[in-house]
Amino acid sequence: MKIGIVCYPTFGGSGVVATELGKALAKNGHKIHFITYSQPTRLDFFNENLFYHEVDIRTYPLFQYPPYELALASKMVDVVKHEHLELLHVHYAIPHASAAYMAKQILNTQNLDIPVITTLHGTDITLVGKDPSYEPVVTFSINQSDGVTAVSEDLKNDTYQHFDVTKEIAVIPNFIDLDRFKRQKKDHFKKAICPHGEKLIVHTSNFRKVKRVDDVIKIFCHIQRKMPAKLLLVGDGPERTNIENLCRELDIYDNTRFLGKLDAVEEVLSVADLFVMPSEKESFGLAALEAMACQVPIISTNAGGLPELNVNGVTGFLSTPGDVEDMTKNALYILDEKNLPTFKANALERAKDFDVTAVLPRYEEYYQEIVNQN
Ligand code: GMT
Repeated sequence: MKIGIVCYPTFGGSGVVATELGKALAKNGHKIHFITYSQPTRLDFFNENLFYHEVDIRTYPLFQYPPYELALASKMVDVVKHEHLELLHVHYAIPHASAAYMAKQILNTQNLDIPVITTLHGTDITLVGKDPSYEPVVTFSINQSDGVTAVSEDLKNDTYQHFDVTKEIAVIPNFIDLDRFKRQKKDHFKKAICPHGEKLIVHTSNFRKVKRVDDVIKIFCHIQRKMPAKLLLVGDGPERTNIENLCRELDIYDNTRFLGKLDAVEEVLSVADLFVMPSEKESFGLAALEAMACQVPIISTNAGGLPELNVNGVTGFLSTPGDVEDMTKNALYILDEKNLPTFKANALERAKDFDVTAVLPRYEEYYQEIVNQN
């Protein structure tokens, strides 16, 4: 199939999922055309089935805000027409679903019909999308999509609860490439960070408020009082300075390292003992899945789709958002050498349920269904 994939090209989960999906589809023989404003971060190789089309955003002194959505819709029209695409798959509703709707209408006037699938990822629904400044357009463009998928049952339910969506939503969970995300031997790295055999805690996020990174710091601070430990923080974002200050205030800065945005996060996860995801809301928790694939147990909240991934008492534990005390207690339980090996093995077993080889056929079947009904 010739498929156009529209996504955010950044480190964020939706962009990562879209890019990994495109790469896996290309390996399966589909022709994949990425349409984004810059080269997707995870688009780290090319083969004969992968194509990249950059959206041209022309600015003009009159524009306080360059109209990205119009440039994107125009690029979609151009690529669908000239590359003879059979399907557009847009990731993250805002503004991709409405831009795709506009492209579809334009193409209709030229007697071309292009089915559009919108995949909802999380904050496009739970945080940004339901804000009155976007809600009518988000509702309309979801309903106008030919197919809609969500990355968890919880996100599907949230969508029906907060929007007047009548379209059927298929749940296709996020996935992981277990050939890339696996525990690698990185003893030298572990020794450099934890020279005295300290336990290593890892957190990865975009440091936005919804991630509650301050809870990571508080949990780590409590853990440290009970056992020697180090904390690695991967990623960057608006809360980073506040978090650095909190580490200094709590006098734990010397035992924490801020690594910034990393490409090879699997190398860090390979030496980790525990992953902490205390998010207020999380539609799926791709970063936790990446950790599990590297045999790292998870301390997370029970928010959103996290219980669909992290099995309480098996691959880690679930707590109410903000319950630092409970998360600390659970973390100490997992880090106990009597329990750690079992949790590590369970984490990997669970991650196997989300292997790309299991999830990719679900997308392929869904594509076929949508194309056939058009
Ligand atoms: O987590 C973020 O803030 C980034 C966001 C995104 O769209 O890139 O992530 C969302 O999509 C990911 C991929 O489907 C999910 O794994 C994340 O759970 C989801 N984030 C939230 O729901 C907060």
